[in-house]
Amino acid sequence: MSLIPSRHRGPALAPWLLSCCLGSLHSPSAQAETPSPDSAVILPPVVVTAPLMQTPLRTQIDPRAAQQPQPANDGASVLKALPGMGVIRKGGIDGDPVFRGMAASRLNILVDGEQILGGCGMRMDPPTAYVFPDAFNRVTLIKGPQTVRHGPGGSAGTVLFEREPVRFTSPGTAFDAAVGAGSFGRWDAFTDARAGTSQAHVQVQATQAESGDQRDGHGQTVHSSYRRHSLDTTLGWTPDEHTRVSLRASESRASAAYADRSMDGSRFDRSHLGLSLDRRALSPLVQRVEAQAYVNAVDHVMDNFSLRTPPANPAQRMASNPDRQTSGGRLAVTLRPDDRHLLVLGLDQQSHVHTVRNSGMGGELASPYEARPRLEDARFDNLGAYGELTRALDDARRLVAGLRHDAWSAQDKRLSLSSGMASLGANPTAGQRRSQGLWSGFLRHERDWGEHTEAHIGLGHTERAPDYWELISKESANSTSAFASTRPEKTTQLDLGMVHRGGDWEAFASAYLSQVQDFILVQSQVSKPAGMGSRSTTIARNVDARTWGAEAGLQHAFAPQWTWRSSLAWAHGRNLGDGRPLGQIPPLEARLALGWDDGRWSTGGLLRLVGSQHRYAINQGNIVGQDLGATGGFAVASLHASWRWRQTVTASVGVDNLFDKAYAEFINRAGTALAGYDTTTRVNEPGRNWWLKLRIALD
Ligand SMILES: [Cu+2]
Repeated sequence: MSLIPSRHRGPALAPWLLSCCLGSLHSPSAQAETPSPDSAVILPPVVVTAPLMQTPLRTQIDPRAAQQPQPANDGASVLKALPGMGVIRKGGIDGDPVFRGMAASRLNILVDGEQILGGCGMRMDPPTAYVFPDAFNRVTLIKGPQTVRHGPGGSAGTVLFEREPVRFTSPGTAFDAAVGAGSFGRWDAFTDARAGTSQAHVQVQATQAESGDQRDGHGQTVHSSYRRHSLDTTLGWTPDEHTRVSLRASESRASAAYADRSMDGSRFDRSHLGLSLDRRALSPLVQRVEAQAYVNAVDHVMDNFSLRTPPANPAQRMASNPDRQTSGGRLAVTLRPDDRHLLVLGLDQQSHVHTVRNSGMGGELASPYEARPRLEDARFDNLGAYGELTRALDDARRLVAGLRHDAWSAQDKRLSLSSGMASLGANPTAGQRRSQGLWSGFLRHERDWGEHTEAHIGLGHTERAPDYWELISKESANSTSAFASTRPEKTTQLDLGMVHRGGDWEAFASAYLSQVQDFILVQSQVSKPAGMGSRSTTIARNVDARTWGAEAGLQHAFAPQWTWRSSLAWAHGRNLGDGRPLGQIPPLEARLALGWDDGRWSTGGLLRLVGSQHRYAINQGNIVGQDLGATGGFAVASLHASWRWRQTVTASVGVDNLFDKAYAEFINRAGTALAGYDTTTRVNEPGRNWWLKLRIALD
């Protein structure tokens, strides 16, 4: 009996499997082992269209691969290819990823194992706004509350943006680069250069991206331009093949136009420093020790004049500068008490300090934000401890269980409150502190059915503390502050998953049923009395909710060189407290892709079909977006072609939205009135656009 599934048995595969059980699909020494150019390799498609799940729990994609439709240069856009994943569009970039209708803190996003959160109280910057996809080698989605190892919350799922660890077996260099161009002034480039010996190495990754305003299918310009660049420098020390110490410094800069609001993001700066230690194979019992510490600073500026026509009255030029400092660390030990058990024990900690400063009286010209003091408005701390145990029942069956406890606390540092330019007076929860113990856990049964099929069933529970946007950025129904009244959200979810890989067929299916107690619902356009009249505001309140749905996919190599791929995602949500549909639940979506590939040349097409959505709850949703009403269905066709030379060079070209369809996604933001632009009900998706990408990998 062993933890290793029977069909994967064998000394050559064992490290892969062990690391798979440990939650990482890569071999620790894979880097710099260049495969023989003539070896028979089953090549993945050059252009990703309808990705499949690799295991019943996980889906992985290569963020550097060309994707159709071509994603924008941030993390959310790359995730949108995954079945069940959507993006709440705000402009050209920085949309919020939504999985199964669940956004923001319900989807844990980890970057290099770190939880980074944005600074903007208006949610301009989800964590994925600080992700430059080309700097990463792997994006993993873990569906459902089926892990406790990646921080608190994450009731809908967990997304990991990860880099391949570098280690050279002998002195050498390696180099990856790509350039891309496209319609609307799109331009992308990245370089990833590595040099070192078996003992030490240096890695420098630089990315650059920009786009002008996109045009929708009606030919109308959408206020959506952006510019972004990043630089990551990593120093690594690898005294032996089992030990790795990495020191990484990252800097990124970005700005983006927003089509859905009265301000643009003129600055999204991030500075980061992280130190990590990874030691494997310490003893037969101690398989791995990981330690990590990091500091992360997000400095964001939004204004109504630098990226759009400024207000005619100079006194109305406004800027706001929210800022978040995060520090954190984690420690994890993987133990293998015997051949049948694998136990991961861990601790993680994070602290967030949020500050803000705004233009003063008379606007940015009279009283610039730069001259005003940063005022701390909130502070959050979280300390978590967990254990995750895998037990092999026999060669084909495993039980995995996890338990986690978080000690969470938050402080409201605001002395007074305001809504837009209007003062709401003293903060009724000024100086208050909340502390809460939160439990999470899951139990999962995994089973291999023969050589080609894996399945699991799991039950998970997560208690999620309200985040900054649910406590500080919103009011409650009865108070101008939601700080004291918003209760933690408790999700209990049943997850099923299956993958099959055999011969010419590959298939997956996953399904879930979720009961959420105290779901934190955000409701906009709530009328509250103000003086003699009334004012409109956005509140957070708790309701009970239930969601269920499924994703499925099928891939068939039906003839030599021909493959047919498809995926389907369906979600359904019910607000039990109000007796109506739950807001921000996406409609049924299907992807049908046909591809031809002879190993060097390939071509294919994608048809994305999205159903209508008549189940909605006007003005209800999450911290990012609320329902705007029903949408009709649409179909979008896209074509691509590519050429590859060994594993060194790939070139791909594509046209997305071939028929220039004018459409908008159901989960969306409303378009705002902007001088020089047409006002749309929702922020529209891009019309027909061309792109090309050339990628070089020299190992
Ligand atoms: Cu902002």
